[in-house]
Parts: sequence; C-alpha cells; structure tokens
Amino acid sequence: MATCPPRNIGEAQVSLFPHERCDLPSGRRSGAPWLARASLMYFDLTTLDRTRFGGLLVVPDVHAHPDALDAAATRAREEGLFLVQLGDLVDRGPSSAMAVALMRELEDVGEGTFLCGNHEHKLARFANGGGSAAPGRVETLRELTDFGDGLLEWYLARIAEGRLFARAPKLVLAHAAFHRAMLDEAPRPNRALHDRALYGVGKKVEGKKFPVRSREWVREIPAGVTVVVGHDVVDPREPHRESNAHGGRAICLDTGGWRADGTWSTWRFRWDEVLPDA
Ligand SMILES: [Mn+2]
Repeated sequence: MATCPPRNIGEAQVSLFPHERCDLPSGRRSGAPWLARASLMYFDLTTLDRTRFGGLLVVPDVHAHPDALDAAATRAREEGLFLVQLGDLVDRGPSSAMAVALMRELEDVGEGTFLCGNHEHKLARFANGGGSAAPGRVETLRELTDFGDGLLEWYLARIAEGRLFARAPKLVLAHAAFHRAMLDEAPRPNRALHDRALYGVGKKVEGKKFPVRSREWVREIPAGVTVVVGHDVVDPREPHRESNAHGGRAICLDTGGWRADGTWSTWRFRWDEVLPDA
C-alpha cells in the first residue's frame, strides 16, 4: 500500500481537509428518514419497519473490503434482513472509499447502517487535526477525498453523530465491548461507555508493550441479553461464543476475513430472538 511520507502530513491535512470541525450537516442526499427516529448515541433497532425486514444481518469489521460488504448486503436483501455493520469500515484493505460508498448507498435506500469503530474515531480525530498520523490513516483520508462526491464529508458527519451501539430489548450491538449503561432506559453519553464501545477493555500485562484485550465485560451482560461485537479476532475460524453465569451471551463476530488467515462471518437475528417474549 502506498504511504504518505511523514513530512507531507501537515500539508496534506491543510489541502485535504478545508473544514475545521466535524459537525457538518448530516442527512445529505435522500436523508434516510428512518435515521431521524434514532437517537444520536445509539440506534434503536425497534424503530425498524418489521413489515419490511424480517430481522437483522450483523456484519463485523469490513476494513476496506467492499466485496465482503457487498456480498453481505446481497444476502441481507435476498433474505429481507436489515444490515448492521459493527464499525471499522476503513483501513487495511484494498478500498476504503468503495466500502464507505457502499455503506452510503445502503443507508440511502434504508437497507442498512453502521456503528462507530475505533478506526472511524481515529480517522475523524485525525481529519480534524488531532490524533496520530499513522501512514494507513493518511492514505485512507486521501482515498476518501479523491473519491469526491462528498463521500469524506458524509462519512465524517455520520461519525460525528457518535452512534456507539445499537439495541433491541434482548440484543446489544457494539464495535468492541459492552457497557451496562447501554441498557439504561435513556443512555447518556459517558466516557466509560464510549471507550468500551470503541476500544473494549485492555489489561496491562507484565512484559507486554500494549494492553492485552480482555473479555471481562462479558460478565456484565444480564440474563437473556445477547451482545455482538467485532474488533477483536478471537478465533479466525468461527465466531467465538461465550456465556456468563447469569445466562448473558456474547458473540465475537470478527473472524478476520480482512486478514490472510481469517474468514468472513455474519450473524442473523429474527425479531422473535431480540424482542421481548410475546
Ligand atoms: Mn476495531
């Protein structure tokens, strides 16, 4: 992958990102009217039209593989399911721009949506003049800018809405990990929830430079609730499933299709699995 030499980073920021802040107008194009009913911090899955969709298709980290997202979107359409992508649309793969453009199409026709991942968060910070200029991030921004058609602005505006999780009474979807406050009646923005949703839980381990990812958040899932996350490839062969002592359940859906040893996974939920028992 081509990278931008470090000496050009400051210059690239100026020329690529004339806007100073992330609070661009959202709802460009057709405006996806179903979004208006969703809270900005989370997506209430019960607002989806259950006469149009028989359930959900959950798609983990795409990492710039538009073919994988396209295949999932085709399956969702064929099976009458609404697609929810768990974040990390960009970076690492062959085309961040095509992956984002495809997601914009899905949102425009109301067939799917995405949550914020850590790669969205870092990209937006960098685009706004903060964060670190990792070579891949510079390249992704350049790619989204070169695509034109307002794609970068659309993506940044959607990220700025800060949608950290999606939920139905018996289901929580987030990029990296669950936080109890995601089930509050009226969730309020808070730092702990934000960090969990985007980055998960890291534990310092003696002798390791970076914190090791921990799944101790699984213990906090209440009985009867399923949490689906991406972010961390626990098992590259199949989704990792784990239950806690109360009967709360976690599914780690990222099986690393974007890396050489991985596979692509998706997960279907019918409404009767995620809504309260009738
Ligand atoms: Mn991630």
